[in-house]
Amino acid sequence: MIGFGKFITFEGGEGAGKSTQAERLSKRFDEIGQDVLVTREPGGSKRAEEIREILLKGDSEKIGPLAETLLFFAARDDHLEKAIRPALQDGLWVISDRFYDSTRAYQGAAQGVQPEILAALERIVVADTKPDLTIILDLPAEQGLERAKNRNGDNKETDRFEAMDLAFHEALRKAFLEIAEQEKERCIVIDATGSEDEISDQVWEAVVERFNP
Ligand code: T5A
Repeated sequence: MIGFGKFITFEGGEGAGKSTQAERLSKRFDEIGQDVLVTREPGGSKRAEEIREILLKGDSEKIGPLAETLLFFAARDDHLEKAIRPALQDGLWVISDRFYDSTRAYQGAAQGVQPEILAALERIVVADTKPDLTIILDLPAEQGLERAKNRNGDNKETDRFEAMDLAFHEALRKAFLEIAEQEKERCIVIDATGSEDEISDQVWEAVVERFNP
């Protein structure tokens, strides 16, 4: 961590409600007059959004999990440099919809990229800009995919990770829960089967307990 702002990340499987809760949390900070940057990965800066296009379109599958990991970290490097670190240095709350735990789960646990490789990339790219709090929204994979499908019905195409089979998504869920178990100081797990309001209240309770904003 650098600067004076605090860095909060949302993690979890597809359709768990991360974007919804990131926006809800941002509103809570607005209501108490505190400045926030809501951002996302992959993406969050101009170049990182360009890399997002490559990563989420079907063709990047052909490059394999390691090259894909390097692209996620290339995007993360730009995101950190252009958006996250400047905002933290300005004293903002930074709320990111996904961060490095997604790489650990999707590319590591579910696709076999070695933990040592991920740890090395984290040391180089993330360095001390680690999240102060990570909120893992936990939901059975089937339910999350159903929610994502309904959302896609509105205006968004299914991306290639959403299109993977149920076993892949169950492995992701397990991986996020293991991360929470290994890093209890940083991570909290919230049952995401409840209503948006219930989850939002639990998220805010966790933030108040941790930071007393
Ligand atoms: N990825 C990402 C990697 O493989 N490695 C990495 O390092 C990183 C950073 C990103 C993809 O990239 C992968 C993971 C992803 O596959 P994305 O489009 O950003 O792609 O996908 P997600 O982050 O998965 O976003 P989703 O939109 O699918 O899920 P969210 O944000 O968890 O869910 P949200 O808030 O959009 O809600 C989904 C739907 O459910 C409803 C919402 O209204 C919406 O319709 N909903 C609820 N319904 C009932 N009850 C609730 N409590 C609800 N909360 C939300």
